[in-house]
Amino acid sequence: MTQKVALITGITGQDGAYLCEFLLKKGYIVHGIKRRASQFNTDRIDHLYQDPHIENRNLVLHYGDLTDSMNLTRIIQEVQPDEIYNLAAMSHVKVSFETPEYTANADGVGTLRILEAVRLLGLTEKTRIYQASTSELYGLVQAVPQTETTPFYPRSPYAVAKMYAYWITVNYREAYNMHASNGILFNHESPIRGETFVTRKVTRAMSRIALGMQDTVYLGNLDSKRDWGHAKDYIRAMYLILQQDKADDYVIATGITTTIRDFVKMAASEAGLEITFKGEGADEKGYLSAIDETVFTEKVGEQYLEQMKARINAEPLVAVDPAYFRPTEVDLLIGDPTKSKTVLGWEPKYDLAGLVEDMMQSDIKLMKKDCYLQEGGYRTLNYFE
Ligand code: NDP
Ligand code: GDR
Repeated sequence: MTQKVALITGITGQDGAYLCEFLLKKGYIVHGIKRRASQFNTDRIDHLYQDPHIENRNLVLHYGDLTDSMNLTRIIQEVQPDEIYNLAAMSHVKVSFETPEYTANADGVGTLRILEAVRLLGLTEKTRIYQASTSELYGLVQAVPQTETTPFYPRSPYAVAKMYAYWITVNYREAYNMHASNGILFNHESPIRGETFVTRKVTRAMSRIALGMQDTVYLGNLDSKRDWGHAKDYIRAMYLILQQDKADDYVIATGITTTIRDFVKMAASEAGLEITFKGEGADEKGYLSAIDETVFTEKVGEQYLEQMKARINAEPLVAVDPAYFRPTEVDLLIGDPTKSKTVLGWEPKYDLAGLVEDMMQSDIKLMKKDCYLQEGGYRTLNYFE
């Protein structure tokens, strides 16, 4: 049987890395597009790297960018993919307010460039396309839980760009009979989530605080609610979407929503720390109110316990910095995954508790390494962003 060929844009990102590993295990030949950067930027896929000098590689990386039509067209022509997963994007909602034009170009028009390249190269019959759409499309709450038919009301330049990408995907499907589908994925996280998204920022900070490497973590809006799943589960859904005979759009979510505040409490409790919030708005602060010494000793280490005890009801571990507020916020996301469960047979394996445990375990281990390097005088690090 001939091996299937997949092209992943955004292969160096969280989802790209997990999907790459998943497709390689399924026997695919995987091509990925990475951006040229002044430093190595392939950390997340380095364990899968194959020396370009060996024959019959099944992972090949190409330099490219979603803002460069000629580059994308050439790569697609060379690769002749059976499946394209368009995961590349300027994916940070807050940053999109600072770089709105670039975000529109990469996240919106970038999708058009891929669809049009496939069409112009005469690959519409052969190539199936997955577009990384997002729950941010729902934005200002119209109805919950959000389904495939809930109206969109985007609330950021990122979401508006992704709205264009969503509809141009639908349009190319209808106009040219292309197998092009949207996965409307709700937030999904993991130990390799980007460090400036709220979940990872919190799990890193809680780990560093427990180890005495950081005093306080500054966050923005603690009231917003997100439907968080595990990226490992969500990339499986992407694959399933492209295995369907007919292209279509699917919500991928858990159906459970949680505030940022509660996520902080859950992450802290993984390290045996109980956090109590006091105050409101910009004055709200999270204090250490108790320590489960058995959990702390097992997960973090007995040698760090005394310094942690000194923080009970003292200076806050969590504070609000309005610099992290967004000009327009998405208050509530809760998705209804009924269609993906019934049509795709998709089932997540992780719940939120399992996700938090996975992220905290990984970050405590990582931060301990940094702690030893720092204590040994080999490295100083600043993680305050
Ligand atoms: P990441 O931010 O981790 O990864 C984004 C990837 O896109 C990186 O590989 C990045 O490269 C690449 N990239 C950014 N700009 C360009 C560009 N102009 N040209 C080529 N590549 C580019 O995102 P995730 O893995 O979390 O998300 C994957 C996709 O799914 C994104 O499109 C995101 O918007 C969307 N999404 C994510 C959700 C989530 O909760 N994670 C939910 C719903 C949708 P580099 O490594 O060089 O920065
Ligand atoms: P989101 O994820 O905007 O939902 O987009 P993010 O983790 O950035 O924010 C979630 C919520 O947390 C609030 N928040 C903070 N956010 C960040 N980043 N940093 C903070 O300090 C902080 N404090 C509070 C935010 O205001 C927000 O309400 C993610 C991205 O992966 C998108 O690409 C994707 O499309 C959507 O998820 C679904």
